[in-house]
Amino acid sequence: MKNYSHINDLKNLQETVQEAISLKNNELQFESLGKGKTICLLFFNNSLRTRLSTQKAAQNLGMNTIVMNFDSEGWQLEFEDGVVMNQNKSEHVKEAAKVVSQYCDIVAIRAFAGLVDKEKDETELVLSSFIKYATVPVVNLESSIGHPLQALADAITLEEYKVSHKPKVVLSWAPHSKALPHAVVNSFIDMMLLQEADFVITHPVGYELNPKIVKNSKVEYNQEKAFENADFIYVKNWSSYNDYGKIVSQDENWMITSHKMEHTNNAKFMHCLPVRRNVVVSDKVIDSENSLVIEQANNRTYSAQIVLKKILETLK
Ligand code: AN0
Ligand code: CP
Repeated sequence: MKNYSHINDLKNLQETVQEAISLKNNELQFESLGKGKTICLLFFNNSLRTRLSTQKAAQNLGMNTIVMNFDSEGWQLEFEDGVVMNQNKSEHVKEAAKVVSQYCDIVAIRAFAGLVDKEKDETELVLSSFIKYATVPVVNLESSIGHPLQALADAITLEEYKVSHKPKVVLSWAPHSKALPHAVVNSFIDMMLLQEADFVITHPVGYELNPKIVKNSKVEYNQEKAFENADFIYVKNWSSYNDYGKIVSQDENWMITSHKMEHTNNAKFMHCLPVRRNVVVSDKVIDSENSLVIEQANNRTYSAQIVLKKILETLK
C-alpha cells in the first residue's frame, strides 16, 4: 500500500481486520519491521487518540516518530499555485512537503474541514497537496472528508463484539454545541458499505449527508424507530451538509439516553471520542457495560499499526 487516505486503499477490509486483531494479540511481533524508519506526524488540529495511538503503533513496529503541531509551530502554508506570496503565508506546500519527506519515510497528516467552503473542503487541499508533493507515503489522520483510521478501528471493534446474526448497525446523529465535520461519519459509512449488515442512518431533517457517500444506505428520520432491534448504536454529531457547516437545529431530544437504548437489542454504544457527556450521550449510557468507547480508542493503535505495517512492507 502506498498511501492510506481512504478505507478503500485497503485491498480487503475483512482480512485487514483479522490481521489487526492478530497484531493486537501480539503487538510486538513485527517490532523490527520499522527499524531505522521514521514517521512524521503533522497536526493542523487538536488530537488525543490519533496523536498517541499512531505514535504507539509506530513504536510497536520499531519506528521513530517526530510530531509537529503544524498550525501553531510551523510556517503558514500556501497551497494555491502561482500566487504572489506577499501576504501572511511564508512557505509553499511544494517546498514544505518535499522538505518533510527528507526527514521521514512516512508522513501522516491531520487537517480538518474548515466547514466554510464545501467545494474547497472536498478537494482535501492539505492532504491532497501532501500526496502530490511529498516523496514518501502519506497517511490520513482525519482530512476534511474522511477519517479512515477511525473507521478501521471501528471495524475491528464491530468484529470483536460481533453477534451471531447479521447485525443491525445504526449511525445516529446527536446534538452538539459546536459545528462538527463530516469526516468520521463519511468514513464510517464507507466502511459499513463493505460489511454484511443491516445498516441504518438516522438524523433530523436538515442533516442529510453527501448522497455520493450515503449511496443506497437506508435513512430513517425517526430515531426511536431506527433504534428498534439494533445491535450497535454508533453516535456522532455532524453539521449540516446542504447548509454547509451550519447547525440547523439543536434537537436536544436526539441525545442518546438509556430510555432510547431500551428500544434496541441490548445494543452496544459506540462513539469515536472526544464526546460531550449529557449533550451527545447521557452519563448512564456511556458508563454502562454496553459502552465500547474505550475499546474503540484502544483499537486505534491496531488500526494504525496494521496500516503502517502494510506501508512499511512496500518500502523494503
Ligand atoms: C472532531 C470531528 O468531529 O471531526 C474529531 C473527531 C475524531 N471532533 C471534534 O472536533 C469534537
Ligand atoms: N477519535 C479521534 O480521532 O480522536 P482524537 O481527535 O483525539 O485524535
